[in-house]
Amino acid sequence: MFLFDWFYGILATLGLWQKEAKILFLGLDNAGKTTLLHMLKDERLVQHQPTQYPTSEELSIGKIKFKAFDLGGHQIARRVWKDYYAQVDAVIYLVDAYDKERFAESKKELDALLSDDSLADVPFLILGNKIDIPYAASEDELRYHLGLTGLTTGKGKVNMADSKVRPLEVFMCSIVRKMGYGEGFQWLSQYIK
Ligand code: G3D
Repeated sequence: MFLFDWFYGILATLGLWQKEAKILFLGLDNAGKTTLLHMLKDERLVQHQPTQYPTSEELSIGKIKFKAFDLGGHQIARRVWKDYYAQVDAVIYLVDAYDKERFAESKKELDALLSDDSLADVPFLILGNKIDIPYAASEDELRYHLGLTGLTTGKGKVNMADSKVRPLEVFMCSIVRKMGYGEGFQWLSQYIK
């Protein structure tokens, strides 16, 4: 299982690698954004750019630029990523699935993003991270607490011509175990033109 996921993650990353895109990693501090950036860097790589802001990190893989920002209480970071996401191709929103006390805070930030006009057409991959920790929230629980029940668009392949709604889906993962996010990336890659 572990090896399969690891390999799958690489393939998915390679699939994305051919495309030119800007992808934002967003979420509360401690959700796992930096860990994911470093994992991508180690799996497939590349050039690491120095951190430009205290609450953000950037990484380039081929033609893809990944940039991570902490949300929640970081007004300066918010201003910076708002400037940046004018041309963003996808948002990967990370949530610590174990930290149930912060689900409400995470939902608040996610709601703000989902209702932002400038992100209206941007696909959102929600990653529920840290499922390696016992008693981390299940996918259904996370969907419920983030207010996403019934709003996600499905995990399969989608005919882009038919879809008028913004792609939005939840995948559970453990970044440290290299599990789950590969499937999420593969799902997302369908929507990056
Ligand atoms: P951030 O960049 O979103 O702020 P980080 O988050 O990537 O710095 O991760 C915050 C903490 O969560 C780190 O622990 C990191 O190792 C841990 N973490 C990230 N992903 C996982 C995961 O899949 N499972 C578990 N159990 N922990 C994870 P430290 O102790 O370094 O603060």
